[in-house]
Amino acid sequence: MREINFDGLIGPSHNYAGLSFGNLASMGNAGSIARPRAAALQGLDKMGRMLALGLDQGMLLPHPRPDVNWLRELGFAGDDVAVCRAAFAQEPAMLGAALSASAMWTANAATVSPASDTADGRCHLSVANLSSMLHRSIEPVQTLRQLQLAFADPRHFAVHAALPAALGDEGAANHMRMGAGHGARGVEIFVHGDALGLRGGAYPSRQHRAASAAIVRRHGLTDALLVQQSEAAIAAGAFHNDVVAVANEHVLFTHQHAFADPAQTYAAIRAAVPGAVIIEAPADRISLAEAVGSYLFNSQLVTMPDGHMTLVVPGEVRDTPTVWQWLGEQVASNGPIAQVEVVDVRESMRNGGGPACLRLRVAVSEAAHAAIDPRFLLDPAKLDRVATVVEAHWPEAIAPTDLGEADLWRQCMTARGALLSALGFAEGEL
Ligand code: SUG
Repeated sequence: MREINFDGLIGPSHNYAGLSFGNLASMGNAGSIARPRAAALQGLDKMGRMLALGLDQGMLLPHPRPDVNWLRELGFAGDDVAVCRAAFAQEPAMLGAALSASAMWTANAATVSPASDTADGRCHLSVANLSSMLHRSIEPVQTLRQLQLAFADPRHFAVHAALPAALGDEGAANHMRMGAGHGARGVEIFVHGDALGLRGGAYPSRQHRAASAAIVRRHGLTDALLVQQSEAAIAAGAFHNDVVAVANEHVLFTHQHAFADPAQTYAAIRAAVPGAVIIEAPADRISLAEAVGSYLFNSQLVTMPDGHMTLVVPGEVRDTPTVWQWLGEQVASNGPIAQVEVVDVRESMRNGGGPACLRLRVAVSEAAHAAIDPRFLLDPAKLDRVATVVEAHWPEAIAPTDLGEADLWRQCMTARGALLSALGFAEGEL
């Protein structure tokens, strides 16, 4: 078994409209000028770094933006530009939602259970409904299309459509998997905010317990833990659990205040995963605010080809002295984290997601790997091709006033078309 990380390519419409309520970075940068081209190139650099580490890398594509099909469902009519113009004039918030590039956050695309954990021995993927945020609730239709194409072989994969919208489901961002290795049967850990989206604190909890329980049933998981996220974490802006914890194989790397009941959570993990190692950052060394601000836990904990683990962190971790100092101590302690890699994803992070938000993990056997549509898999040459398209077509800057401009809408559509054709997708295939 090997793990492939599918990163979301940051789309040409990437902008700071400040859309996610409760996501402090996105709210705080509302109204700034975004740099989609630079953001996408940073994302591609990260993918290249993973390839250079000897890891498998895939890519999911930006969704059509502005999403004129969705705007038409809302009653705006005419050709594409007329639809956008009417939306901008009558309901600018709807046009803003239809323009968001938030599909880049592929940790929210789906929940993935590898074949080793499921009753039927196939890898199951459930598209997330993202129903808590209007702009994100648009994504499941296109996500389903991409996953059905990428993972089309029913001998290896089962792709499920999103759950009913009343059950908030945010995908892999609230899901971890632990076990002896990527091939061994593991325990899947689902972290929910509350039972049915009843608001506890100032910000919405986006993952509902009932949604997690439904995924456990659908995927045929026998070893699953349902764990509650701490309210303090949500209040601090950790709207997804992957902002305060990350797991890989037998290792859990977590903030002290990630879970509502840490002692019980750790005990359940230790009972389920023999030899589990839990690395907990104490709040008196790293506050929740520093954890959320630096995105320390939104790093990728990956197993290298030689078996040791590397933590791929954003530059903000190095720029936060308390966090960098504590992390250095972990590496020096001869614990499971042998190495730290720093990546620069600042342009996208300003919309409230770090390295781990940009990727969806899919662990597969050799045979299942061979069954994946290769157009979604990357090598260095293809990365270069994509970078050339980005350099030629992605807008250099988007200011808030540009969102109402037909030129921007056209440029975003043309850019996506150029990408699809460079990757070998036929028109209308996605
Ligand atoms: O849903 N930001 C995303 C960030 C998601 C981060 N994902 C994980 N933690 N896994 C969100 O709040 C901002 C608006 C935009 O991107 O256009 C936004 O949607």
